[in-house]
Amino acid sequence: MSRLIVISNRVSAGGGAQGGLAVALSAALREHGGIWFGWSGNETSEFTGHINMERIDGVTTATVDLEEQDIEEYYDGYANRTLWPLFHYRIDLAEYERSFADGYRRANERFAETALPLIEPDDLVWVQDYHMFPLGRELRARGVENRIGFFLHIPWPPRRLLATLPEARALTESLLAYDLIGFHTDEWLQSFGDYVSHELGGTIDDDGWLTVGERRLRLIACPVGIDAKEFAALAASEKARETFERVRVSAVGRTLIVGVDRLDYSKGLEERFLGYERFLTEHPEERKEVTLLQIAPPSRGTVDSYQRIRSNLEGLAGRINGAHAGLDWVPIRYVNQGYTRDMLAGVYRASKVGLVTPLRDGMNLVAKEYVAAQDPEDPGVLILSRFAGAAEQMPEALLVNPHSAEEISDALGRAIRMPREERIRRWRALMNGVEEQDVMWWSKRFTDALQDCQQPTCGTMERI
Ligand code: GDG
Repeated sequence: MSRLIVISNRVSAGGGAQGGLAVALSAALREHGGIWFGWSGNETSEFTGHINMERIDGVTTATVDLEEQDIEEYYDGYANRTLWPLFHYRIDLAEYERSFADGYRRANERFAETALPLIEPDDLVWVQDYHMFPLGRELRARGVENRIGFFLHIPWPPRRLLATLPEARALTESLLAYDLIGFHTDEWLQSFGDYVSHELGGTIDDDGWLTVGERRLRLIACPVGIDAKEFAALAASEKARETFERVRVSAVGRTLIVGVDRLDYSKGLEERFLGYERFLTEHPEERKEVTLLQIAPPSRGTVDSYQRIRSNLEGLAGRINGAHAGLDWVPIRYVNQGYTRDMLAGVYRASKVGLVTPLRDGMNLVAKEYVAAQDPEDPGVLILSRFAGAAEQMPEALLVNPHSAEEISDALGRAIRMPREERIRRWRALMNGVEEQDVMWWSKRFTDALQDCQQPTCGTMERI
């Protein structure tokens, strides 16, 4: 088996790591051996390219510090203020600044230069996500002939939206340096194919081989999963049981509805609160019988749009609680704090409804974790946005349009009244999928496909 070099913006091997991506990649690296390379998260006054090697929980990591200007322009700027909103269909929030694009190019050149000595001839190189679109091309420019794959963890936006980005064409062309590009769903793959065929004259055959001029590379839909076994074990752990009891007792017999999301405008939290409020208004008999527990650890707090969503949500939760609460009941418990994964598993298991309603999401791992944590004899009901990538694999959830307060309200009513047999039937089908297409399935499918790609021939491409 070839060694694997994983390259991603952040490297977070080791226990307690937040984020589905971290868990997924550590598992793949433990299986293959190799190195996980990326930014340390630290700032340095001047970029030196010094690599810090560590061994954490069976994974070798290599990290590099970035200087302040790179962090501002590449990470806070192009990644978080330009690409993230645009790729989640929010051109109203996307900021287009040449300095961001320059910083993004510079940081990617620096990553390529620094990672170069770590790559040995037979290694598979696997680049992750939108922070690193041009990295493959930068490695090729430095003579790397290895198989290089790229996986996009977020949606690929429709062609007409992407066209608003000044660097859209050059950025897409830079992706042609890879041998394999993976997306979570067919929808994101087709959206990429649509751009490439209309703007770059590419053609795609039935097996996903894309040809643009001299370049030939493969596109696959390869949905990421969770470590289902690990998560089910977490749900049975002492800490999870303790948390389960704490949460159940605090609900005093009420039905608990849970949401767990990074505090991000793509996750549809305002729309979720409004849908829940609608439910309270339309079903007065259910009032005081339900509580929504929303866990939302803050993220990207230096970006204005994240500060705004935080303050909007605080206002909204306060207004809904003010309007509906009684002496002994508040409708929404809104918690701006993160918990350990075993505690989260306990919270999921204590909740009769998992409310996962992003407006747009590459995949969404919370939906899968919620399913994996349930009691097989008495499982809860998953309500899932049609616009999460996970909806393609999870049709047995109650699928909703997250923009419609009425659909969220109807689904809540249905979930709360759902008979046990139907809950078990739906959960079994969902759990089979979560177990079969788990994170090891995902990484094996991607790395096998990468191994099968022919050695690349590198064309010349315009630089962004
Ligand atoms: C990106 C894509 C895609 C949340 N709160 C806590 C906590 N979390 C963990 C969850 C879950 C992860 O964060 C969130 O994963 P998602 O998949 O829901 O979303 P993103 O962070 O936006 O991830 C997404 C993913 O990449 C993988 O490809 O699915 O579409 O946007 O694992 O459990 N973890 C802990 N405490 C918390 O309070 N420990």
